[in-house]
Amino acid sequence: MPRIKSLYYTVFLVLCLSIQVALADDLPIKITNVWISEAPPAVSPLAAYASLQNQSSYEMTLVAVSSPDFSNIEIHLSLVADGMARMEKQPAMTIPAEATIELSPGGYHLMLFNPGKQFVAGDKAMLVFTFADGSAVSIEASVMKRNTAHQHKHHHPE
Ligand SMILES: [Cu+2]
Repeated sequence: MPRIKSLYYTVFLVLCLSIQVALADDLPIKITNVWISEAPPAVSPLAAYASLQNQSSYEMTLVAVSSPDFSNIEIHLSLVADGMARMEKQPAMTIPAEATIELSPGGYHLMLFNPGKQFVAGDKAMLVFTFADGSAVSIEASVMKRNTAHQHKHHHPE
């Protein structure tokens, strides 16, 4: 009996491993350069950036980003209207077929609310990206310094 139990256990482990690999392989979006901008303790939310490359022949829509390290995460777009730079919350972000969208300072970015701790350069946080087709992928983000601090004021010159 112990032999059968350990066989079941081995099969279970192999299944778990193959499911994880399948998820990473099946996702037609490659998410790279995921980083969170280090900010002084008083500054919240934090801003995060990434590169999303859609390798499929159909559009993919990012509908949610979540993390155990933050209460909630919003997709924002920085824009300039009437000479003023501001940010607008986006309900989703669509990546056209075979296109890459860079989340970067001054454009699309993620706002990470209520960090569970003080994040400093070198720290890591897990971000889960969920798409309209139900697929999801978790990616490790690195906290990094940047030259010009992202103050997240709604009226500031970029
Ligand atoms: Cu923002």
